[in-house]
Amino acid sequence: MSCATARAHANIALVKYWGKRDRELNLPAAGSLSLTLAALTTTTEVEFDRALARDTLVLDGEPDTGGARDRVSEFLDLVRAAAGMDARARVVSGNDFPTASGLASSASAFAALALAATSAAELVLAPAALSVLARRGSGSAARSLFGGAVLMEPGTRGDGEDACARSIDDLSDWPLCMVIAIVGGGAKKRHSSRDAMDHCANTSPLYQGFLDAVPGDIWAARAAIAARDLGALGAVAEHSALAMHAAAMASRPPILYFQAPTLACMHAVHALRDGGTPGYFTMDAGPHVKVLTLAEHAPTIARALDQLDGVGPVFHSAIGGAAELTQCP
Ligand code: 2P0
Repeated sequence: MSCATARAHANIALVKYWGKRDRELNLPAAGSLSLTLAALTTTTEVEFDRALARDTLVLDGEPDTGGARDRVSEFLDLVRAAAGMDARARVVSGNDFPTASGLASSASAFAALALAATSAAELVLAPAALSVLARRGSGSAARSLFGGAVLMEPGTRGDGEDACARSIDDLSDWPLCMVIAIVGGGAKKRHSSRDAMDHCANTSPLYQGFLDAVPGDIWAARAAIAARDLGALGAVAEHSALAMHAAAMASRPPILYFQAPTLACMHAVHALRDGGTPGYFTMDAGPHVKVLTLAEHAPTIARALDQLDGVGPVFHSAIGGAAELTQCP
C-alpha cells in the first residue's frame, strides 16, 4: 500500500486564535495571524495497509495507544472518507524539539499528518482544501501548512469550507526571528487549549472584548507586515496575547498560565526595549515566552532571558517555509 512522509513547522500566532464558532467542525470564532518557525519541525510517515486491524501510532519513538492515537485515528477517518477507502494506517511521528518542553506541537503534528495521509491515500487537494482538512485536527494546524506570515480566515459558511489559512508574505527580505524562552521546565500544562478556550468563551466577561478586537488587530498586523514595521507588528502581538490571557484569567474558575518567570521575561523584554533592543513578547496556552525580534538582536535577548531564575532553555528560530512531502524510507 502507499506510503508518504511529510514535514511541517510549528507556528506562533501574533494575533491569537482563542474560541470556536463550531466545536464539531472545529471552526474558529475569529481569524488569526501567525509566523511559521523554521526551527520547530514535526516529521510524520503514514502507511495505509489493508492487513492492519486498526491504526497504530509511534510518537517520538514510543508506541502510543492512548488519546493521541485516538485523535490521529479520528483524523484518518476524515481522510479515508474523502478518499473512499477503509485501510488502517501505521503512523510514525517525531518532533525535532522536545515534546516535554511543553511547546504546542498539535499545529505541526496535524499539518504534517494531513499532508502525509492525503498523499498516502492518493487524495489530491488544493492548498485551501488541505488547510480545511488540517483544521479538523487542530485549528492552528491549518496555519502550519504554509510558510512566512500566515492568515487564518474564520469563514462564514456553516460547513467550514471557507475557514482556512494562506500565506500572505514569505518574509524572505525581512529577517524576523522568534526567541523562545521555556518557563517552568516544560511541565505538562494544567489546561489544554481546546478545553480552556471553550471555558473562557462560556464564562469570561472579557471574552467578547478579546473577540471584538481581532479584526482590527489583523488589519494592523497586516499593515505592519506590509510596511516592514517591527514596532507596529510587535505592539499588536503584545496586545493580542495580553487580551487573550486577560480573558482567560477572568474565566470562572480562572485560567492562569503565567508563572513568576513568565512575568520576569515580559518585564525584561520591556527593559531591553527601553535600552534600545527591539523585542515584543507573546505567550500561548502555557507559561513560555516568545519574543518577536530581528535576527541581529536575538542573541542579546536570548542571553538576557536565560539569566532569569526559572527560565531556560532559551533558543531562537528564523521564519520557516511551507509543509512539504519528503520521501518514504
Ligand atoms: C494560537 N492557540 O493562535 C492560539 C493561541 C493557543 C493560544 O491555536 O482546539 O491546539 O485543536 O483547534 O490549535 C492552540 O489551539 O486548538 C492555539 P484546537 P489548538 O496559536
